[in-house]
Amino acid sequence: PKVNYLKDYQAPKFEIAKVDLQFELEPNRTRVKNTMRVILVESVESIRLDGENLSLISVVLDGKTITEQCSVSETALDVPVQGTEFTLEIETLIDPQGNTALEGLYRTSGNYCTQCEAEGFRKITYYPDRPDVLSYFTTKIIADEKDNKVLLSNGNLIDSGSLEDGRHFAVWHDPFKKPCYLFALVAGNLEHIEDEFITRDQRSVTLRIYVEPKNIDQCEHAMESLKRSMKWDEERFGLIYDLDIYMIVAVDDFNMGAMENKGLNVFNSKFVLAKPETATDIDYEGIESVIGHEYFHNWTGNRVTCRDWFQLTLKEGLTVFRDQEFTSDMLSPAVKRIEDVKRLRTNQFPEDAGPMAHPIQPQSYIEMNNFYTMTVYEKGAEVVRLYHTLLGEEGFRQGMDLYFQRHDGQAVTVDCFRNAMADANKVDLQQMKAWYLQAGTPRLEIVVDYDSLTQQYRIEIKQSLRKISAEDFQPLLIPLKMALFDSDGKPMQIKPAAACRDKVRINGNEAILIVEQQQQSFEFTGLTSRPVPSWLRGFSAPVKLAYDYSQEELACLAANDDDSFVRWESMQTLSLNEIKQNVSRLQQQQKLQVSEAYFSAFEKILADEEADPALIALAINLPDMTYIGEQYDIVDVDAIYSAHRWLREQLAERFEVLFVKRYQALNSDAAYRYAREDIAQRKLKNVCLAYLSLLDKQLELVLEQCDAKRNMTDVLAALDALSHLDVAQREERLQDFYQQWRHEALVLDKWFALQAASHHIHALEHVKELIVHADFTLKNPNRVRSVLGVFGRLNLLGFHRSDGAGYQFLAEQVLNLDAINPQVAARIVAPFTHWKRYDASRQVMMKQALQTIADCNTLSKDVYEIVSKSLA
Ligand code: BAL
Ligand code: ZN
Repeated sequence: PKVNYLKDYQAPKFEIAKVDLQFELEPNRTRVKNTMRVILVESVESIRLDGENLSLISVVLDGKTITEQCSVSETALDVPVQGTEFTLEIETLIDPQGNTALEGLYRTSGNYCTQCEAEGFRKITYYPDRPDVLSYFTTKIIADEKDNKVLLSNGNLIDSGSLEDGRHFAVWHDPFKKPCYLFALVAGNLEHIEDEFITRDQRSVTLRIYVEPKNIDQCEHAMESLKRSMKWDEERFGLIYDLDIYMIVAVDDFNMGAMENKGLNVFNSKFVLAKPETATDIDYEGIESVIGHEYFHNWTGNRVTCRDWFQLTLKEGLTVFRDQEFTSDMLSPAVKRIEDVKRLRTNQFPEDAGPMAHPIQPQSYIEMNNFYTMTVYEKGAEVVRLYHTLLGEEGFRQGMDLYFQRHDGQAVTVDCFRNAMADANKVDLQQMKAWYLQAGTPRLEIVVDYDSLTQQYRIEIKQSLRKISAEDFQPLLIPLKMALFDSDGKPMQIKPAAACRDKVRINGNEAILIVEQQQQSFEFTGLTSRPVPSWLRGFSAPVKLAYDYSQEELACLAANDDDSFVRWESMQTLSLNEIKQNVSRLQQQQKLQVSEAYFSAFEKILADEEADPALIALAINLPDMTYIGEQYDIVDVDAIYSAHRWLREQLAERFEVLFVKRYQALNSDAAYRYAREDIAQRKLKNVCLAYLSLLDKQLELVLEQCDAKRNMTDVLAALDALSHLDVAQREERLQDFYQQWRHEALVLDKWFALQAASHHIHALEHVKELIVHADFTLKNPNRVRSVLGVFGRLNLLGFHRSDGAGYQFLAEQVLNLDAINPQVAARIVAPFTHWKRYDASRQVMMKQALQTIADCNTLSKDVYEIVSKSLA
């Protein structure tokens, strides 16, 4: 397959001044008429339009049929042209019903919908399918009225009416120029709820959420989230919505989470539908955050878009940063930051260390869909956060204002964003470029020296990237937030020595060290005792920090630091150290141990009645097994699982009384509310329950919570605890749950996911049963992710079974899925990419599984790219 390179970018040779689309919808034979006003920028003899899976009917140039003069290939249509401006009419047929890849126009639950980003529009009609061609779209939809009461597209409805033969039509016009990846069409029998938002400049915007009629009672939280997003963007960034209507449509079959099409977002129903009986706290938060994310794209993505797909992080990194800030303001900043860091470390750090590692601005791709990654999104957001940390809230806002002032209506590059930030603040940010060009997680190594005589504290910092040699490495600009405490946990004042004063920014007891060289030193004076350093406060940069903390220092920070991230991090490191020591003991067949100091630090936090229960829950939860694996070059799956499990059991036994006490104090019969305090209480209660579930005598407590059916958060927490146990009640409760929820797709996904993640001794056998279950289908991405995605990512024991059966199973499923939906198949294959990180025997088996996939001669380019890069 062809590789696309950023260095080959060329500006478009022609523009599309306007485009009129007409769809005559039929499940297997939809007719698309596409009338474009084309303006040549360069004088050429023919123009090339992108197109895939299209049946060409005719091409008409300025009224003259030229179909025969055009040449058609599998991916393009070449049209001979004359003059500098002309009208081109192209008619094609497409098959939405047969479109199982869910890119372009397809059917879901009997309705029509589209997904065009990144390169799906070319599956609808011949067109220059690239984000730097912006045009005015008018869309006429014609369809049978009985089956398609609702006909939607981008912009404003300008005409509608009835036709003969039971058909009707609607015409939508979008007054904003846009690239075709933001085009959307939806048709079918949907119902909607409606609300209104009055903008800061007193305009009324109609808000509508469309769903299948059976789900109409599950839209309220999404609507409230939308209104909060609109208000927040006005207040925080001064950004106001620009059309008179904003529509969201929820569909069951969707490859992504949601899509920000102008004025007509299409959402995976997982990020719209919620009621307390069916949705968990995580679902509620996910909805608020994704609704926010897509809404925020209206400015960061739609009004200012990307020049080419190598710039994806321009809109995604920035929009993730914005949605993180939104959630943080709606709920708890401390909790949100820790959860985001956990996600980054568990999912992005491994990506950055594996064969698919790429900079946030990738330099090449085979299939663009493979680059909608944690790196482009989440690490991209961390890089945006660096500007925010360096420039402050006000400086960042000035940069954003200048960015919109300069680039509204344009398709631009990441350099434009950086230049706006720099120019608005009159600072040089050229060095930030290195973050966009180098893959891998930077390592920051810190060594300190304290001299009690001179009361000086010297800090040596080295930065490096594992895959880049010291000569080729371009040093990164890293704002390192830090503070110092005395051994009682009291803050110490930071006084930088003259030599480094201009690289230290003091704010109260906290400082930001401006780290910009490969090796750099800082010196503080006037410290009357050896300080305990609190590094990387708030996780001020996406780096791996290497500093040799003593257990006492960690315990001091875990108990006293006023930075919630470092408090949490210190407790995690204490847990991690206990687990790592036991992993070594297991490898040397020694007896496992826990230090009393660790028990005591754990107890202090668990017993804390003052702290936010959500932060306690995060702190007492052990680091997840993927993150523990990240600490090793070669991951010993069995030892990590055993050491992790054993420590949890020790904690459960030791603190049973305290866990029960906290559990009972938090267990409430009050009606469900999506509110910060309630979420925090449920979080801690359910972490306590998970520990207690490891004790046979507490089984009743788990069953009780499962049977009380207070809300889905609690039911699922209990069922999850139960799913790992080898007891008769496991099967009973799973069956009950299935019977109750078999007709609610999103709840059934949870039922599948729970079992696919289970550490039950027969995990793989259970998963094999799940994929032949009547409710399993490879055609629904959510269902596939619930079973195959969860199994590969989270089922350490099942997937990595020592006989290789887990690998064989998943490889077969990847091939089956690739024939149906390549984009999702490429996600499911991801766990194999880390094969070099496992023991010799597993390496051989994982590589073999990858080879089996690679040998398939009908492999999609999506899966081909991942597999071939992994085997290279
Ligand atoms: N643009 C694809 C979906 C999203 O990031 O919002
Ligand atoms: Zn996005």
